[in-house]
Amino acid sequence: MAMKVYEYGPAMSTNVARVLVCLEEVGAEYDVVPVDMTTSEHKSPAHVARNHFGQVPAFQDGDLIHYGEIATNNARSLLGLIQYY
Ligand SMILES: N[C@@H](CCC(=O)N[C@@H](CS)C(=O)NCC(=O)O)C(=O)O
Repeated sequence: MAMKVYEYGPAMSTNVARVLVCLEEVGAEYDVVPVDMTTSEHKSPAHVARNHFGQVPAFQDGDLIHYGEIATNNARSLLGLIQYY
């Protein structure tokens, strides 16, 4: 069964786009869940529960939520994501 990954954040964000490119590259099934930064939704309690820095992106694979420098901004981590899938 295909893994479903939720990508929280506006796709125009380069930090979000970096993750989306990798998900596309591995052909992962995922949904983009928009976070409206113009209304500071990224600082809302609901989003801070996903990303404790109050930033985008955060991506969710089942119960596991990834966020922050190591998960999304590090080539080795993204390569790990690719290999996982
Ligand atoms: N290195 C971080 C950078 C994330 C980041 O800077 N995200 C920006 C949008 S591209 C953000 O959420 N800015 C709003 C803020 O910092 O309050 C990561 O990859 O998660």
